[in-house]
Amino acid sequence: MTLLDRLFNGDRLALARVITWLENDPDRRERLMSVLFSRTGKARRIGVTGPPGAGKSTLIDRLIVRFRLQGFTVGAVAVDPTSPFTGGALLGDRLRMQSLWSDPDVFIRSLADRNHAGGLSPATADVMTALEAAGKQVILVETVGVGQTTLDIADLADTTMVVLTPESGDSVQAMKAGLMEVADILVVNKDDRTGASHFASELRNVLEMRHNESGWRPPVLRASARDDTGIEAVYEQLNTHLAFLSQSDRLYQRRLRQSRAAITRALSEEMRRKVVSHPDYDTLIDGLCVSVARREKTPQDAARTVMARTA
Ligand SMILES: Nc1nc2c(ncn2[C@@H]2O[C@H](COP(=O)(O)OP(=O)(O)O)[C@@H](O)[C@H]2O)c(=O)[nH]1
Ligand SMILES: [Mg+2]
Repeated sequence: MTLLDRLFNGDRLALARVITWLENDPDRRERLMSVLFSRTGKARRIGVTGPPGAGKSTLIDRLIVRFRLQGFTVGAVAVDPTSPFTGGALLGDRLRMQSLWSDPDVFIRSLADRNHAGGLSPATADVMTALEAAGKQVILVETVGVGQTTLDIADLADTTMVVLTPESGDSVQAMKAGLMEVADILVVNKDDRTGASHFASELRNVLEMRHNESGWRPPVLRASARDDTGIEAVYEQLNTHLAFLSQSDRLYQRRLRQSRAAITRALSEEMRRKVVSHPDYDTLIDGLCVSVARREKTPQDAARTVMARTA
């Protein structure tokens, strides 16, 4: 059996190997994607973003347990190896039937964040594709929300959940980071700490003032991922949002938007590759470096010259 056949049959080692190749091996990636991609498009994709330490990974662990109880297979990927999934190995875990790590229907992976500052590594979308091709029905993706990078998560997910904590500063701060823009669901985690109730109503006030044309009002939920409280409501809202999207053609519209973003990403990669692999590229660049160093050309002019000559 080939590696891909093994992956399609749910072999974890095969999936792990393929993910590593997608991350590190551009040639293999190309060939793998052409086989994997056509097998996807049905899974539910849920993005989880928010500041570092907000409890995203812990919350995802908790949600995976819910999805498993409903019989869904789950893949999760986090672009942040510094905050690993624990597999829910926390104290007093009544709900847990088995460790997530030994569950054959759960696959969890942290991706290296190659100077993409907590955002999405370029391989993230491909890894999600591999997870789905390996049979996962629900795909959760975690990113650290900082600045613009958070906007990308909405291009990968059908539902975007923003996780904040009472101490993550005021709601204005969250707005500045663009987090409110992308949130379909807001979770105030660490409800066990003081200020959660106040912070949640502050967030609700901010949301009230926003014009929203989609017809969806992002709910603000309080939860404690550590203590496993408030998670049912989060789970329910995820389902409510999916039902909302599935009415009329909203889900389809989101998928179109995801596809557009995917094409745009591929396009810039493709253009770069085409230029860089041109036989005259090195000579051309060497000459242009001199002009730029002498300030005879701007780097932008030089780039345009390269594009014109390698076209
Ligand atoms: N007090 C409290 N701590 C929590 C809660 N949820 C997560 N934590 C802790 O916060 C820290 C960061 O959690 P993690 O899930 O790694 O955050 P992430 O960086 O957003 O993925 C860990 O030490 C967690 O145990 C919570 O609800 N209450
Ligand atoms: Mg994390």
